[in-house]
Amino acid sequence: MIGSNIEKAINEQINAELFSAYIYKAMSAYFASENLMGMSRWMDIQSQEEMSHAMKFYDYLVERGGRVKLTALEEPPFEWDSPLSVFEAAYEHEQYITSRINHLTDLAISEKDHATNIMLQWFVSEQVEEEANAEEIVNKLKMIAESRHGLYMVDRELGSREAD
Ligand code: OFO
Repeated sequence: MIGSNIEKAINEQINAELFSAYIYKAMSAYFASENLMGMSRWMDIQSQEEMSHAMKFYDYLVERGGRVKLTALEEPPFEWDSPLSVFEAAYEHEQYITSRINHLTDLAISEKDHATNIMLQWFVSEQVEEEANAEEIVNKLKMIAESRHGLYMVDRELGSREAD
């Protein structure tokens, strides 16, 4: 049986991961509207990945005898100024998710919930990758600045992303 503090925190994290899926889907739609179909695909795959993160927490809570409580999702943004501003927002969002995972890990340690702590180690590593991926794209988009050709090349590159 899982402790009520951890149960509540995992339910909040399920909401945060579902919101991540939602925000990336909104970003995918924005890119599609800008005819940047490679970036749209990249965000779509990212959204699917976030859904799988939410389900990892969901399945874990069920396995531990906890009760999943789904709650309302915040409305994601609709417009961005540029592809760079989208990926900057994604990078900032991932830093926020990292801080949430760290707090959750701190809680598991303070509650002496070793199983939850072990489960969270996967997310601790995953967040290193999530931040690095977003930051790398931010840096590329900064490098190409206003170049339409550069944007075309980055869009093409991101369109080659495969789902895990
Ligand atoms: Fe679930 O890692 Fe991104 O948000």
